[in-house]
Amino acid sequence: MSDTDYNINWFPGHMAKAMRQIREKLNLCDVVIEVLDSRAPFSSINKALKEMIKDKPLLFVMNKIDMADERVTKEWLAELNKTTMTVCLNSLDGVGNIKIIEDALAKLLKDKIDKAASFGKSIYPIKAIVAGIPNSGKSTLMNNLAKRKAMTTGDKPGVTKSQTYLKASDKLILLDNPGILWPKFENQNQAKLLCLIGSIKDEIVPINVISEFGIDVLKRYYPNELKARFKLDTLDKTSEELLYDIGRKRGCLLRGGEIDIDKANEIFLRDLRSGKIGRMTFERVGEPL
Ligand SMILES: Nc1nc2c(ncn2[C@@H]2O[C@H](COP(=O)(O)OP(=O)(O)OP(=O)(O)O)[C@@H](O)[C@H]2O)c(=O)[nH]1
Ligand SMILES: [Mg+2]
Repeated sequence: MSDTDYNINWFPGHMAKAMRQIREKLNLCDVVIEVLDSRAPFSSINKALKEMIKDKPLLFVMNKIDMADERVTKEWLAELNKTTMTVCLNSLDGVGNIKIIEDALAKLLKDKIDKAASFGKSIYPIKAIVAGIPNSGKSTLMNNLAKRKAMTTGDKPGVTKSQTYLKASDKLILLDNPGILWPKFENQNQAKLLCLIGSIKDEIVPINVISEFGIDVLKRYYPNELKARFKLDTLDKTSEELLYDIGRKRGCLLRGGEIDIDKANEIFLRDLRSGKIGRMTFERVGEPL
């Protein structure tokens, strides 16, 4: 199979199960918090989740803003807020995150809170389902809000295996969930973007498919950063040729002097994912992938 007709899908049984478990908890919870990756705010929205939760109140959290392009984050924040209440934050930092979330939930659930109050009752503590694509930072956000490391986290998709409750404050109880995708990607570029940000397992897709896609995106949105990081003279080449150039610049050589292209792919992806090339957002409002 050639790379161009390579079809990415990743919806193993455990994700179908995780979807079912979320559905089972909907009636017990007040709201769903969907954690998005700010580097891909649109592609990280799980439409199957929205279909399942129907009219349940939904809050988007654009996470990892420290890795994303500040200007583009503002644009996405305004765009997403048109249809769904959205906040943005960095889950590795910020004692103020709990206030951001509690304030947003108070706004989102205002009618329910006011109605309960009129009967002398309270809906607090609010119970929130925390869901989203793998590796978006759900468990990290929960630990940050609760101010203790209760959930296991890790820099790869599929770390959380089961549902777990965590009390974040007197006003908020969270339910962590395994990351979920959906059965079929209509747009394969979206799937590649999810690989690029580490939300689809690397083992699913040949590494060059992802790194070549990454080069294409950077050529489009961050050409200067790409050139500077790898000391490239020109970007006027195919993505594959540029990865060979990167290999040459970084001394990725096989015995006999040939370029070790696998190594070059790895270095490029590692630099990109760790933010070494710069803070980046890989998709723009109104510009299809
Ligand atoms: N830079 C940065 N890294 C973050 C942020 N939030 C989470 N991470 C990192 O992202 C990786 C994934 O975090 P997790 O909390 O395990 O993600 P998850 O959504 O629970 O992942 P699964 O359980 O696999 O679905 C970890 O390496 C975290 O340290 C953030 O706001 N900024
Ligand atoms: Mg997790």
